[in-house]
Order: sequence, then structure tokens, then C-alpha cells
Amino acid sequence: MTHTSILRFPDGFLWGAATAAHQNEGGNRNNQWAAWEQQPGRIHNGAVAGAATDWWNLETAAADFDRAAELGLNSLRLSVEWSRIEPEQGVFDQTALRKYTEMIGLLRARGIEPMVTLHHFTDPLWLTDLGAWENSRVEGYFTRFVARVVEALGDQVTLWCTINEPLVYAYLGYLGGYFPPGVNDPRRAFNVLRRMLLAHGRAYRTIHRLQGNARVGLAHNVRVFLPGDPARAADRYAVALLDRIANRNVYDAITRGRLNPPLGLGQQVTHLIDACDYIGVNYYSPGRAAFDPARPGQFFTRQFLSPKAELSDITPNGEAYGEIDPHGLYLALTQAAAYGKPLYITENGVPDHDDDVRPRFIATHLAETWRAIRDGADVRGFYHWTLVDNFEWAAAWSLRFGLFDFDRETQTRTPRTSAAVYSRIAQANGVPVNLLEQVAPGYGSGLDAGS
Ligand code: IFM
Repeated sequence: MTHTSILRFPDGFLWGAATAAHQNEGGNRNNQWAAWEQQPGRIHNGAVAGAATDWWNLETAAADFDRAAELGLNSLRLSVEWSRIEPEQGVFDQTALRKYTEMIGLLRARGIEPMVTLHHFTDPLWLTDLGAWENSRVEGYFTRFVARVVEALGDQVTLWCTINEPLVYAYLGYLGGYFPPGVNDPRRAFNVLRRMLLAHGRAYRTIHRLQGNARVGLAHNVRVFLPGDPARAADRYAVALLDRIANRNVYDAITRGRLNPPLGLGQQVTHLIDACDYIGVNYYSPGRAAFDPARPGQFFTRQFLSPKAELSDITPNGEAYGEIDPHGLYLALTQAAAYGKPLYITENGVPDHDDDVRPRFIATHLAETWRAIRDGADVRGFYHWTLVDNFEWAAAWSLRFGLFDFDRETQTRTPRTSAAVYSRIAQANGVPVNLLEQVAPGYGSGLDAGS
């Protein structure tokens, strides 16, 4: 492998950044997160999303889209805010829909293909009052909303992501109590997750009914589990079990239509069979797992961070956000690829306030992506989380994921070194080996890159 060589990606590959409405728009007051932010003790330092990165002001959004275009990005993942579009049950706000049409137009005008997420953690308050995703009618409510969005934006959007990280929504909200509604009840968590997957299937069918050339998937937060002690059979069992619950159950649902325990009894749901055109992989870090007989509530498993691993920034609960392990992305991609669908890496990134890890993080995760493509995974795009530091839910502004540093007081954006690194990769449609060598010395050895 020479230093002029490149880990080349397929033609037409989408190089993007991922964002979300509540984390970027500002001024969202009619959803359950805005309400949650008002409750003492819920959000780090009592912070709120507030003006966020001010994207509801289209001039600010346009300036950030310019930044993305200047980096050489040809795609951007963003979400639409249900509570703006349907502020009251059954009442649709045409002004909000028009504004999203304009926002998407700003992307298109810059040669940036939008990937639009239809649900990214936030629910309108009217839905919260009705029990949110525990209400048996939620599939119908969601599908009606989705149809309105597709009718309004369908001229400009064909790449859709129905729901972002249903597992995170269900488990952090109904198992950990870390997200609203702050419940801790496994039965309710599984019920919510099942309804989200069913709603995904309905949304998939609805979008295709309205738009023949749509490409529809969901974004799954993949947890790659590694055994605490690989030599211990019980730890390997813990890994297999958690992998089934956290990953395979979701893939089985949206490709084979199967609802496996604890989501169901293995029944096949017709509208979920083959209900995705791609699988969206959100990968951040792997999880270590060990068998633990003292934890029946956690399926007799314990998850932990390895003291030997490299760790990312610390979250407000005092633990690192996660381990840094690029090879985990390779494992995530090859596992998902086995379901026979194209893949998009709908999120990958790292909280790293001083940007000393991110340049290497980006280059090595993309080297592993290249390796997965070489080994047969049909990966079509990569979305770095995120463009500009944004509101990181319960951790608020304490975790910084952006290619651009963001000063909340002044709304100033400053490019980080990692923005230049990602830009070089996007513009080259691949990872230049000399860049990889520069940011991650030695990482490329053993890769057969060609020139
Ligand atoms: O900020 C979140 C995003 O909303 C969903 N995926 C993980 C990101 C970083 O934690």
C-alpha cells in the first residue's frame, strides 16, 4: 500500500452529517422533551434546548448548510418536528410544512441530498397526554402524520428514515428513567418498542403508497457486545442474549416481520415483512457484557466499560459516554449486511470537546467501513453525528459531538480540525491512506487499499 493510495468508496456514496429537530431548531415548546426540561433535576445543570442552534431561523440553517457544502458533504440527515406540523391532534399547520419545504429546498440548492427522519425522540404534547407510544392508536396517528409530510416534501425527498433509535426511546424512557416519561417498567418498555416497530411498518407501506421511488428505513442504535471474559462460556451467552434483544430482534422485525421475545412470541406480522429498503446503523461504541446471576432484571447480565479501553468524554453521570472501538463498526455492518439490505451509517461520532480524538475516530471508523464494503456490505452512505454541537438530551450542552464547535451565548460556530479531516475524505470519496497514517499511525497496515 503506497501513501498515494486511497481506501476508495463506491461511486455515488453519500457523505453527510446527521442532526435532529429538537437538538437544532430551537423554540420547540410543544413536545414532551420541552416539558421534561422544565422539571428540576432532569437535565444536566438545569439546561434547556432553548434556541438550540437556531435552525428554525432559516438564515441560520442556510449558513450551516453552506458550511456542510463547503466541507464537500453531499447529504444531510435532519428530522421534522411532529409537534410543529401537528400541534393539536388532527390539526396540521401548513405554515410549518411550508417552512420545512423551504428548509429542504435550501439543501437541494446546495446539491445536498436530504435524508428526512420522521420521528427523532420527540412527541407532540397531545400525544403524550394520550399515553404516547403506549396508546394502541399511535400507529394510526403516526401514519397520518407521515402521510402529510410525504405529501408536502415528497417532491424534494426520497430518502426517509421513519424512526430514530426506537430502542433508545423505549429503554431510556421506560427502563432507565433517563428520558421522559421517566418510567422503570420492562413490560411497558417492550410494549413501546413493539408499537414503534409496528408503526415503522405502517409508515413504510404508507410512504411507498404515496411515492414509488421512496427509499425507507429506520435508524437502529447498534450495540456490539463483547464478552467480559471471552474464555468464559457464561459471558459469551450473555453477549448472544443481549445481541438478540438489542439488535437481532429489530432486524428480524423489519426484514422478516418476526416479533421475537420479549417483543412477541415469534409471530409474523404481515405488514412488517420486508418493511425496509435499507437498514440505518447508528454506531458509537461497543458494550462489554458478563453473566451475572445477581441480576435477574437485566436478563442475568451486567454491562460495563473495560478499564483497558480508550474512552470518550465523561457524561454527567460520571461515566464515559463509551469505549472507542472502530472495529465495532465493522462488526455492526457485517452483522446488519447479513439481512440482505443496503446499509446507511445513519450516525457515527464521538463526544470529544477538545477534538483530540475525533480526527482519528472519523478516519478509523471510515477505514473499517471501507473494510466492511470490501467484504461485501452494501454501505451507501455515512452520516457523521453531528455538524454543529447541539442539545444532547439529558446531558444538555455538556457533550460536544460537532465538526463545528458551538458557542451558545454568541451562536458562533468554529470549525474543528476534524471538520477538515472529514472534508478531505468526503471530497476524495475515500480515506486517503496518508491521512489515515497521519491521524492514526499504523492503523492502515494490513489494509489492501489499491491505488
Ligand atoms: O444526540 C444523539 C442522537 O439524538 C441520537 N443518537 C445518539 C446521539 C448522540 O448521543
